[in-house]
Amino acid sequence: MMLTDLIEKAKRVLEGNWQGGFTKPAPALYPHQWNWDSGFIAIGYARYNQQRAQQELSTLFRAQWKNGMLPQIVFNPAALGGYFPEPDFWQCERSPNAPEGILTSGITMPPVHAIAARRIYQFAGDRDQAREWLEAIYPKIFALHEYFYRERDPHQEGLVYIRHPWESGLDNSPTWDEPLKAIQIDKSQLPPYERKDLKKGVPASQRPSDEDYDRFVYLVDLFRRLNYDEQAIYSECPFLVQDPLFNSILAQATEDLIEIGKLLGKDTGRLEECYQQTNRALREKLWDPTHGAFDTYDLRAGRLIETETASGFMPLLSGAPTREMAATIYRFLESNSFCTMHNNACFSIPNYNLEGEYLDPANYWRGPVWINTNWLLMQGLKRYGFKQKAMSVREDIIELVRRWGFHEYFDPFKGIGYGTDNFSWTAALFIDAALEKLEEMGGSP
Ligand code: 2M8
Repeated sequence: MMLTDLIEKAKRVLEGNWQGGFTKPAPALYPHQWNWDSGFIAIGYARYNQQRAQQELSTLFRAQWKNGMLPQIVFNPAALGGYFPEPDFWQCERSPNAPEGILTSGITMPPVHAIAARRIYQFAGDRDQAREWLEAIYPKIFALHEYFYRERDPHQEGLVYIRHPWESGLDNSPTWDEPLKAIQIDKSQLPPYERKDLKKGVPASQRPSDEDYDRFVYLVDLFRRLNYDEQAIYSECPFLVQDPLFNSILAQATEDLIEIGKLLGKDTGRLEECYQQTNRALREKLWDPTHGAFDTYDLRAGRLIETETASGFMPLLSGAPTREMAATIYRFLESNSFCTMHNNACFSIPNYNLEGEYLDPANYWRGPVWINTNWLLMQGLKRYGFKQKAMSVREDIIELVRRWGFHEYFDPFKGIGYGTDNFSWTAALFIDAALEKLEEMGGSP
């Protein structure tokens, strides 16, 4: 199929998931609005439908909590019953910060929104209108970043913590195995629950395990018992980690917010401090020279967690690594661990070391290639001038979709698409990558 036809097909995937105010991540598996999904989806819309892109983010920010937190899920009241956990389980009304009249979860996600907002302006057909929209969204994104630095950075070191694997976006990444194992579950104390994700046609072998879900539920139960009070959660939550993916997305989003702020004539001094401090902390606290990558810091155990996932390279995105660190990362990315040719068929960049102990090429965040992390790493590689590698990542994004469709994730060796089909961010970021390629080729497919 010609690239231009595939782009049209991708637009149809987004159209199919459009709910009249936001785009759900997938037809059945994820029936509500998800936080960072909407950011990636807006990046795709930014290329061809400015209004939609703006609306996607505006709808999301309508659910912002009073303390600035932007929830991981905004529930669609018309679609309740198809997902777990839903509002009856979250019970966010226990928090004085929850928004009124809007149903949400009580955790957050990586803040990609300013990255998307800047691109919406960059590609806008109507710049005046985009600027007006930026004026309205800027204080909301600013409040979200303030929330992170105020509530999630207890040592004021520029690194924010996440308190649930769902906040990372990489739910069952091998990086969470150790801190999750440290949580002892007494099944008799766990609230009863039923997984819905296993009833949507995706094999259990491609999803998180029941042991993971018990811990996910345990943490939600803890948060609701603590009425979502950040201080209380900080004192009691057994899972508190400073993750390089989350923090480098925050730093990059802060850099983009600075540019938006300058465009709007705002004072960006505080944001500039945050950007510098987070990048410095990534370098000073999370860089692991023996590993050749960035690690996650486990605040409860008081040590770095050494696992080899794509998150360890993500600080390329925000410009945190020194040249030397970036060169080390580059060698790692080019090694058998993250991609060389295996029988002439290997796709960059898998979420976990292809030679790692816990590799499971078909299971969710434990091996497969994901389009969003690849898209982010592609930006980071470009930033450091690794043009050829960035272009090969872009080519893989395009080829995976061309050969296997708009799947949620892909086998790193065989390509095969896993998880749900018609996945929105795969379609959206494919559109961005394919159009960028076409532009470079001078418009011919
Ligand atoms: C996955 O996570 C949700 C919980 O947030 C789930 O498994 O039910 C993750 O891949 C996450 O990154 C993504 O935002 C979400 C919706 O696509 O699905």
